Amino acid sequence: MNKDIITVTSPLLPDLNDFHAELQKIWDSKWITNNGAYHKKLEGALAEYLGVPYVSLFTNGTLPLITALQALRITGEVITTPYSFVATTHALWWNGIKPVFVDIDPATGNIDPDKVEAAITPKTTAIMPVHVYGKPCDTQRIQEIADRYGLKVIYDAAHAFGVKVNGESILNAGDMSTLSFHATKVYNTIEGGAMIMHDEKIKQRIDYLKNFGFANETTIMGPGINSKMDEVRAAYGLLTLKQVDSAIEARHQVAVAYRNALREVEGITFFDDMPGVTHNYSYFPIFVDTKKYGMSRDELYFHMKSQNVYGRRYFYPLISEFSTYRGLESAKPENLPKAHQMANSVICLPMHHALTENDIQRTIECIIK
Ligand code: T4K
Repeated sequence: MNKDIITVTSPLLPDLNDFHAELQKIWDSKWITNNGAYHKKLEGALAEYLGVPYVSLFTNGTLPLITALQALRITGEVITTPYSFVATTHALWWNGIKPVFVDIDPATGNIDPDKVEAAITPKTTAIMPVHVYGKPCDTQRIQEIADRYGLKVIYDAAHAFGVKVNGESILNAGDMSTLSFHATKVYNTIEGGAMIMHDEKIKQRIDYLKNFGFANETTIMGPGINSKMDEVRAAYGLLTLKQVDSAIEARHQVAVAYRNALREVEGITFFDDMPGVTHNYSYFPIFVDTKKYGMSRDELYFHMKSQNVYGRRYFYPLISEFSTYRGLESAKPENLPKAHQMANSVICLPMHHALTENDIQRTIECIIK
């Protein structure tokens, strides 16, 4: 076999000449980090593009999660989902907070609001849901519960760049949302991330916290960290932002092709678009029913690999299965049956803007027997 590898994703890259021109300006200015002109410009451009009031840029998508918990002084227990990338729960652990896992809704892969209330204890201070694969959580139900119990809500929106519900950005839900701009995401700044907030004062607080807590040369307003995005990545991000709409449209077309080809395949299911939602097609998960399909998820996964089609089992194993978290009462598999079922059946197919017709066909052929 001599077929090119098809990777699960591929970064959206700016034109090298355009990037070089921006680098030249940065070099000339000799200002390469610490809230420079490109940093400010990208924060403004993203706020406008995303339809949110305030954006604070970060070096990755993990640090805004950690910083949001610090800024809101979250302690005790936080209710979250086991069906995510480990960074979600690690952010709690780094703050000395106990994660409390609740099961997911198989219709979306997101935390099941029906299960949240039973997990609340006197120590609960917040809920940290994830819009997994960019599919919006039931933000209304989650907010109702949070309001009833006086809890904060921080959304890990790492996958939800540009996602809207009835024209409104999903990033405006809850107290704060965080984004990842990692190379593997719909929109990237190589490494990068952001926090979205509704309030200018909070934005100010976050901007201090990501710069060691400095309010001015001699005043520290709290124990901050260093998680500022530099000028080179901000310049890169301004260029990729210009390409992101066409990249999302290309992803949309890949999703249409997969759905058309796989809809009638016995034992394979996938998500359809949700009504009223502007999707970003950040991932294309399929779910394998071993009995109906006649092959297990892992058999299909390794068969694809043998054909150089590299899907990924996002998110397997569940976060609750990792050694750090396995001992928690809420991590017991019997508490999380739906999350286990999804983690054990999922394969995310190659999904990015640069897939060719041939790549899509090769992927489909691996699945259609
Ligand atoms: N919350 C959620 C819900 C998240 O999903 C993530 C990150 C975070 C928080 C934290 O955000 P960051 O701190 O990462 O900004 C990847 C990413 O590293 C990670 O950002 C992402 N989620 C997670 C779901 O996936 P890996 O270990 O699967 O990446 P890797 O290196 O295996 O790359 C996957 C494929 O992408 C490669 O096989 C080929 C392609 N690729 C990758 C890179 C890095 C490229 O073509 N070029 C590249 O430069 O974690």
